[in-house]
Amino acid sequence: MDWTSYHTLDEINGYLDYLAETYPDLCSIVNIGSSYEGRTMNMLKISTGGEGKPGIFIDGGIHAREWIAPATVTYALNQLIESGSYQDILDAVDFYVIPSINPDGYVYSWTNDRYWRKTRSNYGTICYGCDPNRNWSFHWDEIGASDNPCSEIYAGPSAFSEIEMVNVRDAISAQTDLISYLTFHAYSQLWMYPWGFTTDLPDDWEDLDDLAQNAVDALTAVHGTNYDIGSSTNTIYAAAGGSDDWAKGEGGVKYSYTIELRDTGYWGFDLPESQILPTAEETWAGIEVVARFVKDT
Ligand code: ING
Ligand code: ZN
Repeated sequence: MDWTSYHTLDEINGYLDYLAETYPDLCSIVNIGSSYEGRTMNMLKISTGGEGKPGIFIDGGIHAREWIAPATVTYALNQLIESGSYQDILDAVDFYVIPSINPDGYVYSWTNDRYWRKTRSNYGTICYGCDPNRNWSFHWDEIGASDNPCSEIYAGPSAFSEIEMVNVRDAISAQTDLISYLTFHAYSQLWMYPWGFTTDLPDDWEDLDDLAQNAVDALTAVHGTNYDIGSSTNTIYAAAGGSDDWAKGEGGVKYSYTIELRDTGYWGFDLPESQILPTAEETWAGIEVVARFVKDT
């Protein structure tokens, strides 16, 4: 694995296999199910063992074309597992990581359409795919989503129609003591917290805002990249059915964040490969802040 080029789904999954084989006392592969087109979805569990530790769940690639997201998540794995610098965090926190939670869409964005966003399911219309970040059940389809299967923000025929999101939901639900859920998107440079379905804020929004501020301060310190912070609705737009809303509203994970990585639109989804490493480095600084906070809870 390297962070000087973008990698195929097979290469990403190969890196998970390599980590599990190379660090068997720390890492294990958990098969969370299969995609619509039959691809195996693997999660890397990182744990030094013991019961009742706080956990952090991390995913990327819910939207296929946002290639910097899986790249940033694999870099986080590299830092956590291979740098040898974070034993204190590993001793105290369990991690559950899936770099690419929309594998069919990701492959399609490599082979057919670089700007594909959705899944690749079909419900008997001429259009393919649902927006997986409109498909979660918490206030599903209430706002900022479409009932048109041809729309880029199609919510799906029902909540959790998409098997990939069912698999991720069940993987989240299977963990006790999750303190944080981080889901990586691109682009806009935003560190966002719920809600996406309403302009109202969660009762504990100040806790989420404080941690986001600390994470972004660390992120910005690395390469000077500016991020905005706030609730999804108040920062980007209202959109119900997102994974972060579900993780907090149904899953009970307090520190649930959607992070929109680089850039602010100059390159957009076509972020140059020369920016993979700096993006991943600065984002890791933000993730580390969350991990240290969780360690100390
Ligand atoms: N943006 C997110 C989207 O799903 C978002 C923004 C996330 C809105 C969560 C509301 C809740 O549309 C991208 N780039 O996908
Ligand atoms: Zn996205």
